[in-house]
Amino acid sequence: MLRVRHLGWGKGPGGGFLPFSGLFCRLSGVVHSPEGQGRIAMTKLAVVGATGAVGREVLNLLTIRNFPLTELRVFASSRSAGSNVHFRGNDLIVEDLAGADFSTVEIAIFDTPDDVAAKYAPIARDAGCIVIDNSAAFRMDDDVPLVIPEINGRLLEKRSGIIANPNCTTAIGLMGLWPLHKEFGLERVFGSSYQAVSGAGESGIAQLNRETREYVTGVAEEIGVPAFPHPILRNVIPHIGRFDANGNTSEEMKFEREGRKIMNLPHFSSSLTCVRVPVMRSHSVDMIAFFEKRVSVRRAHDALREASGVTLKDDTAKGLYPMPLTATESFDCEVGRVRMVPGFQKALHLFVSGDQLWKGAALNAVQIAERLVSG
Ligand code: 2RA
Repeated sequence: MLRVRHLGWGKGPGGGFLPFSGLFCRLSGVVHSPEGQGRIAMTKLAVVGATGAVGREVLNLLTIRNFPLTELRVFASSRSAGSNVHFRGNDLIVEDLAGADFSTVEIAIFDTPDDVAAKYAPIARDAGCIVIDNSAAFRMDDDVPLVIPEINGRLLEKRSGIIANPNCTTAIGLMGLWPLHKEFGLERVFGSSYQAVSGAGESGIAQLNRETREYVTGVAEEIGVPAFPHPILRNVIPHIGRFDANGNTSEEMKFEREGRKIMNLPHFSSSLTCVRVPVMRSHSVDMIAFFEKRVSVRRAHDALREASGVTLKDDTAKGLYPMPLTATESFDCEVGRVRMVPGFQKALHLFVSGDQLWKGAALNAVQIAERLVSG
């Protein structure tokens, strides 16, 4: 049974239209998993932060990937409670997170600021719900698995508690590095990120849109609190997160710390400059990666071609390389510009683009949920 809080007609998980009568509609008992790994059970799921940029993409992906649901509840702050979100052709009423009862929910996907997750994710966990948390609140906790299914999905065999989703830049960078690590043994990475404004959420999107309108019309608009410390149109800003005493930002340090934990490589080190660019969606990471073994571009290409969640786009003669526009709304991260680093036998230069709202957040969370429910 899918409990819905509205009337009307909606698309079922198989794509066919289902009549909703009152509060309930019937769905079939099991469906095939999107990745073809057997049958998966129906689930009572909640999306917390459903009105935000990532929450909306979670709802979108649950539909696109045909996630099997018996019940979906959507939560947000009191400001959004009572509004509607669209799901499978229907409008769901957003519930207030404050006072939420998670006892009937099996899996909750949290897409909230860190402080909100820190308060409510343990409440959901203690009510018996598995929490997939997209914030940074629990990522480095020893008892919380930090998971990219293609890399350390085996950790999902323990199906309880809180499971953390990595930071978007970490997820996209590691999707390119992991297949190369398995081939050559990764040691360290130097590079730069090119991060889209939507990584900062709705306010980042609004700032780029407003600055674009102002540029075209010549008319200044009233602004609230800007998302970025400087104009982003016709600019790049080498500042994402908070600076530490060493001059690195929190965003830059997440790559190293989360990378060590996800790849189980305690000695992995990285030095990135994370840069905001006037791109609407999808982050890119340019990296020089150093390995234990000698490398070759041919073997790197073979490893990347075979990797799950990766599309190799590396044919410079045809103008084929990763770009945010082509990576947007793709399940795979694009990897290309793979080349030797002059003077180094054990290093590769590569460029990765991935949809940070998808693989960097919502898709990774939905993939985790799929693994949890697949039999
Ligand atoms: C950003 N990494 O792009 C952040 C979002 N998690 O600002």
